[in-house]
Amino acid sequence: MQTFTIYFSAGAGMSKARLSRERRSTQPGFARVTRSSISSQDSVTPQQGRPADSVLLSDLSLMRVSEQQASLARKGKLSKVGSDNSESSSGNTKHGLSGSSSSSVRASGRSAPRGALETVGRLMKLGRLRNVVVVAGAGISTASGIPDFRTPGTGLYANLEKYNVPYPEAVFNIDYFSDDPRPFFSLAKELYPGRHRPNYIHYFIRMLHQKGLLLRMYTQNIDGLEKMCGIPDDKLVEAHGSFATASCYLCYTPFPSEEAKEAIMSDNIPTCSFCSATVKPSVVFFGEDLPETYFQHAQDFPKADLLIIMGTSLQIEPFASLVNTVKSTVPRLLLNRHAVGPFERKPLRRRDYLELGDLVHSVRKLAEILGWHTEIQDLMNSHENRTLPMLISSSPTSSGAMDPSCSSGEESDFSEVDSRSTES
Ligand code: CNA
Repeated sequence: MQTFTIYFSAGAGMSKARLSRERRSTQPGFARVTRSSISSQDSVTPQQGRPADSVLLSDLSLMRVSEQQASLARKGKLSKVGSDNSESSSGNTKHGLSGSSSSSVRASGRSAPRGALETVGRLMKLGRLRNVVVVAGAGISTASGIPDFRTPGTGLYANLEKYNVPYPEAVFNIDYFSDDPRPFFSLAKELYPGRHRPNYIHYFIRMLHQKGLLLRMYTQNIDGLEKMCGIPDDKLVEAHGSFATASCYLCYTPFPSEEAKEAIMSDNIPTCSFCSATVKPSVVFFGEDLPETYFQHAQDFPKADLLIIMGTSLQIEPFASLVNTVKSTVPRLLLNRHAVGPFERKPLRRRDYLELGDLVHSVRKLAEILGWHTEIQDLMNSHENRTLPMLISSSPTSSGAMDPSCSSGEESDFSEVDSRSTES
């Protein structure tokens, strides 16, 4: 059966609602804004392949750093900055966190030896950052036992042999799905809500909400852990869809999501009662429209006064480019294992902050700076104790389905559990 693909029909003048999750590599030079597996900022270096405006921005930022250094030199302070800069050829200040494998980079060459988390935490405590937008990806769920896509050896892409797909992204390719939905269903079995539990990072974001600071969370994840930890629907944009609903991939006739889940969990293929094509959970595939809620970004990002980016490789468009839509004066904090997207640029944009290392560790450290750590632990304990029995009874394969390192409801310090499961 021939599949219906969207991206070839849309042009530059498409409506917002036609933005779709799409692989840019299939359409070189296409004028519309698309969802792509390769972000426009991928592998961008200051010297090559960058649009003129970002070259200019980078040059201006270089100028700002040099001005600061010149001014510090005039005040006799350059040697301190210079020694801080010894780890970075870009003029950034780099500080190891004591007792951790994290490293922290500030965007400017100012003299105060404060790390990224300390700086952002201080601004939050001063009440200067009240509208926080969080942008997240698979890295926030690895501590819950769900592999991400790209971490070598552990990522889902690295373990795709068992899915028997010709290339990794084919799992989310609608054409491939129409030929053989089993690889996606096999992945879906891993990711269906009910098999895993939210971790410390999810609860940190919920705490941002409870403190009245969360403007919105934009997640690429489809594991449902944000909802499960209690982040309310109106604060959450599941940009790549979810398993909450299902419909025929061909004629879009809705299908009961529980029935779809039951079929997929029992290795059966749910089929449409109207046209007999395969039923698909409403996870957004390449070439499919993003949910309407995604377009709230047009209002949210200009209002943000802090952007926290966590656990994403920023490889998928149009999601990846969202991080470039906050005002240039707005601090952006990246928490990840390595620099990605605009944070690969050297020097960093002024007010870009980078904390490299394990996410649970970094988030916990930020929570401690904010004085929230105990509150988050209490929240986790009470919420997990309330929801765990429900999770077990709702999990179709409850025996051994949940990650063993995260399955103990009696654990009093979930962050320790999560750290162990990430590091092992
Ligand atoms: P990705 O491309 O796999 O990138 C994940 C990023 O997180 C990488 O840069 C990792 O280095 C980083 N990371 C992973 N674990 C940690 C950790 N413990 N501490 C610090 N950094 C860490 O994933 P993206 O989300 O960027 O890609 C988007 C895809 C992945 C979306 O379409 C998702 O649907 C899809 N996906 C979702 C899930 C999920 O729902 N949990 C899992 C796997 C893939």
